[in-house]
Amino acid sequence: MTIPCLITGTGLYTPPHAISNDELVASFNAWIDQSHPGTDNTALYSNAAFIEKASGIKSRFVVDKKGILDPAVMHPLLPERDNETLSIQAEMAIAAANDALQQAGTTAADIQAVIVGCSNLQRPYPAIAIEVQQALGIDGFAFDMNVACSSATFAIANACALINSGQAGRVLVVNPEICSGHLDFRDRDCHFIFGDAATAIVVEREDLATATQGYAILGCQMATVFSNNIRNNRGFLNRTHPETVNSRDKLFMQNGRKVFKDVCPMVADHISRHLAATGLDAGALKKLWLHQANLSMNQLIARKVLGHDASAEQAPVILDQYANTSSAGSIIAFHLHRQDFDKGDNGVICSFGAGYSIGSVLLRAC
Ligand code: CO8
Repeated sequence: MTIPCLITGTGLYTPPHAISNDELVASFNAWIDQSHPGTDNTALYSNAAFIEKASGIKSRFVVDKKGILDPAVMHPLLPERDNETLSIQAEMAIAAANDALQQAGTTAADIQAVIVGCSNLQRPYPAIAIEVQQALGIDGFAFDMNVACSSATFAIANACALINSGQAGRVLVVNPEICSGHLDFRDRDCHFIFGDAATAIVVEREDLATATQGYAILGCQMATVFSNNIRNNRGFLNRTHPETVNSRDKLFMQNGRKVFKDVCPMVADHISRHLAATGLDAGALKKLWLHQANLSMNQLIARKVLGHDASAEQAPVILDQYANTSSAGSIIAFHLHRQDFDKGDNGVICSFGAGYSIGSVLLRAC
């Protein structure tokens, strides 16, 4: 990067409803009993203790609780909005964006580009990013992008590239994730994994920044390796094969164990190589703000990178409260856990997920 870029503000929108593991499991088990009346269904039940032990998740926030927990529905119910009303993803994005703009000490009028990066877009076009741009009154341009869980880190890398190519001085990145819309709450293996949230990040050219505290982006590194181990076949061609239009593969599916095994070494190696390429060693890292999918996964990655177990301060965890919020997860960790950063401290935001995709952003407080 030739032109230095800073992150000067971040924002977070947390949906109003929380669902505990116990509530989720009670709804799942009620559905099992309704579908298999008069039999002993113990072997089919979900289990809150298993969920916490296997994943580290205790609770999640969602945009609609009632529909998800109703055994007769088991998905969020969101009233359809007409074309003149702000869409729900834009609404979540704007709430997070206002937070980030305020922290950066800037306003929408100073932004030249908006990138919406998330795993699931509620429509193909017009871009949610352009709706956010219009609602906030931003001149310039906007686009949506999707690299699943790495959408936020890849969007930050894109923001730096736009600044370096002279197309923008300040870029707003937003990540409205409604993962509950994409999750099969009738699948015991994954019904507990995801939650909803939106995050926002202001990326600025260094000489434009006015905030008292910022985080210099020392570099961004992106990597992708094709894998079917996390997959969703929902798409615009589904109606061309009507016999499978609503089959199980049209929602999130994964081979969780395989993902765990494949991704941990890839991510640890990716971060170590990124550090080396920047002339830093692991000892220079005060924090790893990692993608929030699985607690053991993060502990393992942090241990491989640091050469010792990471404390809760070194590798902050938010997935206990938020579950996996896809691209928003590592940004929530960064947003909520950096108060102890002093000038010169280094940290890395690192996402990983479907694709496979890995994105790391090395930061230094300034
Ligand atoms: N209650 C009780 N038992 C259960 C439950 C449950 N809820 N779920 C599974 N079990 C049972 C299984 O049936 C299995 O039984 P058996 O041994 O008899 O076959 C046993 O428990 C063990 O199951 P698993 O092997 O599946 O359990 P794991 O220890 O592997 O834990 C995890 C499962 C938690 C899913 C774990 O594998 C994991 O977290 N892996 C990493 C996954 C990961 O990081 N994925 C990336 C997520 S994808 C992403 O982040 C972005 C995707 C795009 C976003 C999409 C938006 C929706």
